[in-house]
Amino acid sequence: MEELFENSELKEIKSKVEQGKRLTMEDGLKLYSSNDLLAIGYLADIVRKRKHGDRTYFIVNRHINHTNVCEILCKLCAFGRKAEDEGAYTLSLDEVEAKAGECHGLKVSEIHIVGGLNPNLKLDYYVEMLQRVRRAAPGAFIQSFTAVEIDYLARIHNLSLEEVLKTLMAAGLDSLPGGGAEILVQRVRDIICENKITADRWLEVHAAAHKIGMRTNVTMLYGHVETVEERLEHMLKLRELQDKTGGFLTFIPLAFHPRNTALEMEQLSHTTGYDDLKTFAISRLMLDNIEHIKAYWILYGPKMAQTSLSFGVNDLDGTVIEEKIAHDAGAETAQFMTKNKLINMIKAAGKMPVERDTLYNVLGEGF
Ligand code: V47
Repeated sequence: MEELFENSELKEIKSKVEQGKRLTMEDGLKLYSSNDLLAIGYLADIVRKRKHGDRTYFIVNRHINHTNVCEILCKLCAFGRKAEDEGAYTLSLDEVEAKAGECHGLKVSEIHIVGGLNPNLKLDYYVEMLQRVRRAAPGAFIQSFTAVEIDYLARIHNLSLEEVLKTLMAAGLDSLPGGGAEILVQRVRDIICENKITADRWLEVHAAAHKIGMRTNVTMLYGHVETVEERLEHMLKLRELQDKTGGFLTFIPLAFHPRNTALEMEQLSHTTGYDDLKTFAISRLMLDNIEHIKAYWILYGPKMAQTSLSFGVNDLDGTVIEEKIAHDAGAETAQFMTKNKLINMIKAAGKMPVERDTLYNVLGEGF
């Protein structure tokens, strides 16, 4: 491998990575401007191996989207609808409960529920939803509602973030998913999601969750109008908050899908394979204090998600079962992957599959 770095502009970064030194914005820019994909992957793999050896996690989970009615209709999103639009829907609590219980014969360990900002749904709907999901899927973690939804509930009820989070927690909420982060830079948000909460508010919601002992995830939606510098700024903001709270469990890059979004009109194309693999690897290298980097195969296809396991990724998400947000935006993947297929993909990448729950407790290994 040494020859990979001879005369390479990445030599200095290699020595920092080997010594476990923190990378800077300049290092990140150097990594992004290099097309030496294998060298970048090699560096990310050093960190992945140091943290996880060959253990690669997967989860048996189920996504539920309770409503696509949304007050803010972000340009990046093809899922949200006005209440009167064709295709607008809101699930009754009976329907949410039935979905939580209908798990295709799998022992689901996580239910992931997110939806639009629907003005007809108040805190009591969410509280009862959590109680019913708990009943329908006992033993499963409930990882639900993005920071954007938590902020919305606080605003419409004139409550503090802590009050909303504690109320939901008492009803069964275990953790927050990483959605709604997009790029935590206001210039970008003003273009792709001008009515969504600000970058600072998104971070404030997660800090509030961490403060009351909840673990959370974070995503990064990339491949639209942002620069690579802004992606790195996003990562550095997360790294800074993580230094303070330690509450983030997992970072999940999300490749932007333009179809049926308002940004499609602006001729944005899909991300490339090079960009996807670089982004997995660079996030592994920059986010030295976030334990897990996850590939959400729904957005990448199973083959690219599997390949990411050699580019810093240590977690493959998941069985999913039902997915709407990416598919409304043109994702051509399936919505469901069997547990066996996840296991086989991980094994075929030379890694050891470990079934986990939301908090990365081990539920099974040695498959
Ligand atoms: O918040 C919206 C993104 C997110 C598009 O925390 C789009 O474990 C691509 O957050 N193209 C929802 N992406 C999904 C999400 C997630 C997924 C898997 C695991 C976890 C976790 C979280 O999807 C949204 C938004 O950032 N999104 N529109 C689009 N057109």
